[in-house]
Amino acid sequence: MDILIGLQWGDEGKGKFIDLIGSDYDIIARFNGGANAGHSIYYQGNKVTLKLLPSGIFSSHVKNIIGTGVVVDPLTFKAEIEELAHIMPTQDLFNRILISQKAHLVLPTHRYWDIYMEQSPLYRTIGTTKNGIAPSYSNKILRQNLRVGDIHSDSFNTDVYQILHRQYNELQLLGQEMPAFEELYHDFIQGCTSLKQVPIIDTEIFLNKAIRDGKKVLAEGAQATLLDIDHGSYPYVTSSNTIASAACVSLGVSPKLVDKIYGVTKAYCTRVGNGIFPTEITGQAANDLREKGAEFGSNTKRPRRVGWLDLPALKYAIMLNGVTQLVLTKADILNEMADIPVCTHYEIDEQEISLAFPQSAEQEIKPIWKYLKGWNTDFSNIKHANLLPETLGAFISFLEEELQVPINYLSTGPQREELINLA
Ligand code: 2SA
Ligand code: MG
Repeated sequence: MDILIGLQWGDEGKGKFIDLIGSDYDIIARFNGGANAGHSIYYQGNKVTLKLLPSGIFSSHVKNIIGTGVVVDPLTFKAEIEELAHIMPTQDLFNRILISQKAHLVLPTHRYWDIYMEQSPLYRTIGTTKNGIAPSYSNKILRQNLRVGDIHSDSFNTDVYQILHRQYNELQLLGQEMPAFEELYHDFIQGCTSLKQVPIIDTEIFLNKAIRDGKKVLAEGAQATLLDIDHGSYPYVTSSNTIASAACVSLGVSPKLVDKIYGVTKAYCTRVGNGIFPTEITGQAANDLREKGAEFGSNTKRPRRVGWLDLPALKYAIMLNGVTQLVLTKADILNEMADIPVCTHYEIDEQEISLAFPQSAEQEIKPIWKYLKGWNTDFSNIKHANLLPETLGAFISFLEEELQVPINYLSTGPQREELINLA
């Protein structure tokens, strides 16, 4: 099993890379998060942003697994199927998806809890995607949640009614605005009928058998390393483990069976939501970078915070994941820059730190910059590594030396075919 991970705060271009390598795999499995992902894939000239479905959905030979560690919102699932039904036969979709019966459900009230907590002065504001991710995972840990497999149980409608009703009443007491209860309940039950169209199985048994039979599996990470619930910049993180080892836990595949670990990073940094961002820039430089890089959330459309490449954080992410090959994206956004700033160290309390991600917002983190020579050319038409501008080659070599991992792929522009193999 190979694993693909974002090394920053998401939006590194994982979808584009999967679009390229996905057809080499027999199975693509999502292992974390839920509808808070947003992987952009091109299909027959259409750009499609997948929130919940794995990125292999457009390949007829690929089975797409929604693993146990994912939280599944039946309403998003239904909406995504309906949207894709415009461009491909629904039955093809259903034939390509398998869902873990042990994956947890996101209830409509989870979304309203998310909205409530984001807005109430009594709670921390995280800047979530408001997809109900944290409330669903919390209910899982509290052992009060419903799982995908429950939808086949005779008591499912009654169970939903009870849990939903209780949460609805609690939210109402807190003054949260919501549609009428019956509407919420019926829409949800309706969404669940869409889930019933796909096999709900023991995905870990399916996956382990497939690996034994020589099938190629890609575990597709959502969100990214620095948003990991344990290792990210808590509390400004998502509510699942996003790092490579989480693929094993969620999918029920032994770490012994992991082969390549792809890590995707941009040539600069972006972040949506609150939290520490040591290399963040503001003002005109930030606006220019944001516009040039089209740094607006593919899921929530929020303007992303932007900053320069942060090597201490990147080294930390590479370490946590055990990355074996890097994918560098969006270097083309820096095409017109004479010098490219890269943070090589942090200075914290008069100490130089070269590998870490700072946890305390109270520490003063001073990035130490190195300015690398820009390449000042549009390289989007270049298809071979040896034709790249020398200065870009030097930039890549510098990163490889610092990170001690080869950069095997370079994205040369936004289009799907604009990606070259450097290996
Ligand atoms: P939540 O909704 O509870 O997970 O939000 C908690 C924090 O996590 C951030 N967050 C994200 N940041 C960037 N990309 C995300 N998802 C997509 C992905 C991105 C995309 O997986 O690729 O391509 O659109 C994502 N999901 C959650 C969020 O901003 C909060 O800071
Ligand atoms: Mg993304």
